[in-house]
Amino acid sequence: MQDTAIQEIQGAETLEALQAVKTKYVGKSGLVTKELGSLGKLPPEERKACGAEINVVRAAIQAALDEKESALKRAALDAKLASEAIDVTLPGLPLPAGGLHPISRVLDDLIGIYRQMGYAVIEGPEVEEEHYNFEALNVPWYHPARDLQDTFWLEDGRLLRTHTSPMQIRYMVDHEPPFKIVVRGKVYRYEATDATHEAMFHQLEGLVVGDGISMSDLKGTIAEMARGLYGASAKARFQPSYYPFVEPGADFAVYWENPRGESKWLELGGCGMVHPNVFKAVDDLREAAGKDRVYEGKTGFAFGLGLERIAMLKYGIPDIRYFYANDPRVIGQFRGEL
Ligand code: FA5
Repeated sequence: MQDTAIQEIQGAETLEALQAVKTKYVGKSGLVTKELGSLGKLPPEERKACGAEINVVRAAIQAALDEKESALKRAALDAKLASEAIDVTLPGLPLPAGGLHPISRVLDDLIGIYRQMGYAVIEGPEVEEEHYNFEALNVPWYHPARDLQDTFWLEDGRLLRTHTSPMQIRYMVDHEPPFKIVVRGKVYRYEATDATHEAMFHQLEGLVVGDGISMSDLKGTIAEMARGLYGASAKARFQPSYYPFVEPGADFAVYWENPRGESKWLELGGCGMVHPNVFKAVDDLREAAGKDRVYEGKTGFAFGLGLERIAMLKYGIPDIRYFYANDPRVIGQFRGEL
């Protein structure tokens, strides 16, 4: 019996199988236990020798059981350790690095500059009502300025906004002065593209309204932006220009210098003092919506600039169409730069 038991013990491949063998031989009603129990039926002179013999067998079986049990436990632990092993000396897998688009980076810079000056940053719809994009901005349908911004029209009579200026109207209808906001976003124009013109580009619009806001506030703000973008020695320049929603109106340029000693005037956008007709159009819309007319007698300035120009110069990108062609040779140069 001892030999068969030991064979079965050694053949057990799992702890459960081993437990079954243990029960079979040395359990409460196991074979060895039963043998011991039947000693009483033997004649007294045989009992002692027979008992000693069974005890030897039981001890041998028990020893084999113990040994097998620890061997199985060790094997289980080894397998677990092997399956969970991490080789910390292996080189890591490279993570594909992304990067911010140059336009996002220029936008972040500008937003930072305006936040520091206390401006709120807002966005607005790219699909816009004709009234907000043109009429309320003092551009009636017959006005020649409409030709300056050729428009993508939607079948329902709405349009893709040609500039961020309609958000001036939307914001003023919903808010009372004083306030300082910048509007960020995409605008669309139905025009032939070339190295400096795209059909979709980005604008940043500023609007400040309150009591006694003047043209010198506007000039100081643009000069502050120039310094924020290009350092303490940067300058801003204003030249009279025409936009129907401002009076007087101007184009502004920033004098730009880089560490390589290159410098030039960069035409950035348009600006001016909010036209009284714009305030009137806003008050009309407010009145129609059951709100107070609060813009009469207020003054304010507005400006709007294109972001692509700044980015082209900053990163030496010669053609605006590179920004949105998704050519990895262009975009890849900004990988890892945040
Ligand atoms: C406007 O869009 C006015 N809304 C700006 C403004 C706001 C004036 C508030 C006064 C008060 P303009 O059409 O000039 O103006 O466009 C402004 C800037 O957008 C331009 O200076 C230029 O930098 C950029 N821009 C215009 N058209 C394109 C285009 N097709 N591709 C890329 N950038 C453009």
